[in-house]
Amino acid sequence: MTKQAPWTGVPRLAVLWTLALLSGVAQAAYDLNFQAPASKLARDVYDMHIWMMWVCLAIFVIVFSAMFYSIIKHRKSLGGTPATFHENTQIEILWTVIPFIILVIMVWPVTVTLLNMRDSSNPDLTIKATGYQWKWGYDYLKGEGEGIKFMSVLSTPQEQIHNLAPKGPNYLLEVDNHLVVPVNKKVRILTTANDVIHAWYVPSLAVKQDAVPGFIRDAWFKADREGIFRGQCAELCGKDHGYMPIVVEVVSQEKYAAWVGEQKKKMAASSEEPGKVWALADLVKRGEGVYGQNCVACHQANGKGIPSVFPALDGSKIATGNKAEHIKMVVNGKPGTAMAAFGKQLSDTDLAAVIVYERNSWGNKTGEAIQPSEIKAAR
Ligand SMILES: [Cu+2]
Repeated sequence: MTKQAPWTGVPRLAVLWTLALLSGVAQAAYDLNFQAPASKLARDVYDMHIWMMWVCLAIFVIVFSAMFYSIIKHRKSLGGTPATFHENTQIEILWTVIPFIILVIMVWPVTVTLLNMRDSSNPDLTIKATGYQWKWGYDYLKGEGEGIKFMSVLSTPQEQIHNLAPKGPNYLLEVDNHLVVPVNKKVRILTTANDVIHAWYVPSLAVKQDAVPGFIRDAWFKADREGIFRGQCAELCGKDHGYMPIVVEVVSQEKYAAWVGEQKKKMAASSEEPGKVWALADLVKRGEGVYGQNCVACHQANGKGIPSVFPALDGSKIATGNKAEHIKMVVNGKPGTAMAAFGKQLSDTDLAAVIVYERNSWGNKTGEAIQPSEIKAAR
């Protein structure tokens, strides 16, 4: 048996480390620096960040140069002898005044930018962003598109999350409905929340604002180029905190007008629904989609829930028993638990569909349809 020298492993380890480090180079643009700014304010923040890095670097170089120069030049072996003086008014004034001046120089642009960030006056468009566990709701309150409202839910497939499929390029940073806004328009975002504290954070637009239940906070941005900008909830808000991304789609004025027209048409179409009587199969089909967006994270696709954390719906008393109890649970939620009140988030039709889906899936076979009008009556 040949005995391996203890150091033969070292070069291999070095190669592995180098490879590991190099593999990050391609992504370095994302990993090490801020995202590319998409508004003047974001550019101000970005430039300030870079500028301050240079200031820090300059201070670092000056301080360490002086230190190493002194250590080397005045070392004992060259015959250096320590000075014995105490207190030097001149130096004490200097090392107080110089950092003070540096700080003032740094604080000035920061203050200007911060004041600018807070100035959300005269917006072209006002949108309310409401944080829910775990999705965002948007209401276009004022400006072109007034009256549009929708939920924006994570669209990354469950298979990717559970490592059953390869992860897509925008893994956990993609949603079904983008927040669409026009380019070069001042957009004011009002943030609030329905359950716990969330935060609306889009780095490229330099917006990071807490969304606090019972309070309205605001922020603004004016994107100066078209594109899709992605962000995330930035406040630890529970189990699926990492699963409620924000996607802002900045489009031209013409495209925005077309989008507004489309949304208005969609809303008009869905508002005709309440009188409609739905067949069981149609409800189940629609309900499957609603379930996939709102319920699947906790109760799971197979309806089995997560034992001792989230109850199973397959064979549960609620989902197979009295339908009035089931409707009440979904509409009002269960206080003190993670079960949200979906009455505030979903339409009568979507509520009816998802409840019917739950009552007629997996092993549940109640075979009864529930109409949107019954949800309306139960609210
Ligand atoms: Cu959140």
